Amino acid sequence: MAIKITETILRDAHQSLIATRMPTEFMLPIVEKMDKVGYHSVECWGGATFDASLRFLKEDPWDRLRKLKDGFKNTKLQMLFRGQNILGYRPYADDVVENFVEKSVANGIDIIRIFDCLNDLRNLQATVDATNKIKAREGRGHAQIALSYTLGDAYTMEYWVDMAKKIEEMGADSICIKDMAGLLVPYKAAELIKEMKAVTKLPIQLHTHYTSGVASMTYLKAVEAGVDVIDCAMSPFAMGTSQPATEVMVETFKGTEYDTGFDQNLLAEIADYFRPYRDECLANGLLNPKVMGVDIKTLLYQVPGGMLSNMVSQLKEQNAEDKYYDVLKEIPLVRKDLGEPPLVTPSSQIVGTQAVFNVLMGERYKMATDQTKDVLRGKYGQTVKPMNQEVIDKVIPGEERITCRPADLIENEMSKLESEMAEWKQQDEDVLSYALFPQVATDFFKYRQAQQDKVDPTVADAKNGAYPV
Ligand SMILES: [Mn+2]
Repeated sequence: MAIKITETILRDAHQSLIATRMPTEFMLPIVEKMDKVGYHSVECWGGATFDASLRFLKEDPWDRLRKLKDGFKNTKLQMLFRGQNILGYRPYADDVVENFVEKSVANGIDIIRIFDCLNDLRNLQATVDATNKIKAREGRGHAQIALSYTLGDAYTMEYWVDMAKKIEEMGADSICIKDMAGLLVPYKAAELIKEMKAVTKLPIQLHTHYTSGVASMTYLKAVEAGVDVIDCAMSPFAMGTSQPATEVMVETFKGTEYDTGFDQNLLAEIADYFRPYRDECLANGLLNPKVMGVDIKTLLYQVPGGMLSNMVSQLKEQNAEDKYYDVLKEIPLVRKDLGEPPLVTPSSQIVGTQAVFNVLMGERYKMATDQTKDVLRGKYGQTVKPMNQEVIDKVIPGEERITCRPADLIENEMSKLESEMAEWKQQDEDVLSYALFPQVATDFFKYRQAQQDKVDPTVADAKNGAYPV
């Protein structure tokens, strides 16, 4: 069967290579051509696009979505959603999750890819249910559950197969294996896809990054093993910390039973559009050539690239760069203490920062971050392995731990959020922008107001969010 392709250049590719800085006005002129390719979907929203739009680009992310929807008349639009954390950094009440899903679909999203940093499926149920509710009502909306792929004692073939069965039972429409760091090697991928296919009828999509250099080989083996969809990026923003190149995968499968049928000339025209922008990003430093190569440390230490660079900068700040290898050794130990979670935002940063603390303080858990405490309290959910009791006793002595679904303890908060930001509200969606990033969204609302009042932005004090009226 023809292999299907999700194009990531409008989301993950530029998030991974240029810190999510591609502006909407640059995307729009090429949409008509992209719409003719025949993609399974175009990933264009969610992840960090929301934060970056409001914070750095001074764009309304909802407006971006509506404009993309206007242009993509034939192609499904896809977003990445952090389960109960939505697109923010804390767990939200179910009413916010439900409202966000409603508005995402209403503004143009077709496929919602939902993941949790601990692979705690309870944190995904509210999003799946909300999507299914819309689907039953309108016939639109697709809930895809993504498993954060990782290595470790707990992550056996039985674990992944069991998760696939549970995802089907939860009412999801498809499964994604989401490999953030490029840890899934080709032969392992073939085995994984075969075993999962044997227990579920759901379509399986594979998402990986080129970071460790194996990604296109992994796709080849996964496709041969029956994977349904692969995530690729147009060549100017492919490889490195991004995805394998769309044109390369299309050519690889040409003339085989997996032939996509895509027109290489059309793809070349699209690549021609993006290439000068890549050159511009290289010239202004937004695209660092360092992220374009193979980072073999990813395979050696099984630590995602973003986490390593974070750790290096934390050590630099403390003048302790000589402790680099001590911290690298400490990371898997902290990860074990915290129940061996996948290393993906935010668990990757929590584990990395705690490892730095443990090494620099000269005593493990002498100081624990608030986030480490919250993981130990169960506020992020359940980990695949039990956490280290000695560490729990040392860091949160005598505290009661959460064992239920964490969001069961959060009261509905939409009306409270709305009353906090009422003076800025111009559309229902503004309440959701505020819910995710209260400060950043408020700054954006002030900026938007100033634009509408025709204030000269050059005399505005953007840093303090003050605009002369
Ligand atoms: Mn990704």
